[in-house]
Amino acid sequence: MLEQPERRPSRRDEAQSKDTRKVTIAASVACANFLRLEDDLRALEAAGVEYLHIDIMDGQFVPNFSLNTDIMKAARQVTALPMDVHLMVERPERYIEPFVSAGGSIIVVHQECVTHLQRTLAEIRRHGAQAGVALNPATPLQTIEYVIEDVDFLLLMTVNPGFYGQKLVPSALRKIADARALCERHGRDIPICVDGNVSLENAPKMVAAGADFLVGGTSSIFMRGGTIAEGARRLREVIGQPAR
Ligand code: S6P
Ligand code: MG
Repeated sequence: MLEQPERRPSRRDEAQSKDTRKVTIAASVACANFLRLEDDLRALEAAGVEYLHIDIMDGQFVPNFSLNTDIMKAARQVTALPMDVHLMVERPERYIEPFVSAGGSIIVVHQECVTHLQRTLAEIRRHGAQAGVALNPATPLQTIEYVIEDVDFLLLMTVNPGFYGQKLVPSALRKIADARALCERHGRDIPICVDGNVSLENAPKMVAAGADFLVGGTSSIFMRGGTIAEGARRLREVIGQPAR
């Protein structure tokens, strides 16, 4: 009988156990109050949020529109927080340069929108940014298996993209664990970002499954009736990483 091959510990295993993994918190800027955007951006920074998540929608891939490079440049005038740019856009390879120039340090393209994914990821790196791939809830993880060496950041949609305030697609939790296993199998230490309904209830389950980059929106950081400071603090608390 064939013996089960011994699993090779990944760099991640050696450096950090699942329970001690540092989780990065990003805020979905599309959920901010645009009438007082400067105040909200300052509040996010003061609350210890580590990334600004910038949703870009083209009205084609998703039935909605959202932020743009002007908002990014305006934000850059009041905060130095790094930005991850989530391009929910058909043929995003056309827009890498403008979003890097506007301040994006991670550029994320949807696998479903790109024909030549490896080339696009290489192009993002060539522009000096980290290359991210996003997958819709229904898109198999296997679609990135042969480009995994070119991926710096994996964004798993935990709702169908296009709107904030939606409910978690239940299979997303299983997919996070499968994504972590895929990365480990390939010896790749890639942040696994979850985007959509990262609520106080869902966040601990997502982290337990292997997510280490959370996008907080209306279900946590921008919770209706609460403050940004309180939302960010509670999000950190439920995942067992209170701010220092
Ligand atoms: C969805 C978008 C997301 C949302 C975010 C909202 O198309 O990519 O980034 O803005 O998920 O958060 P919440 O807590 O309202 O689901
Ligand atoms: Mg997003």
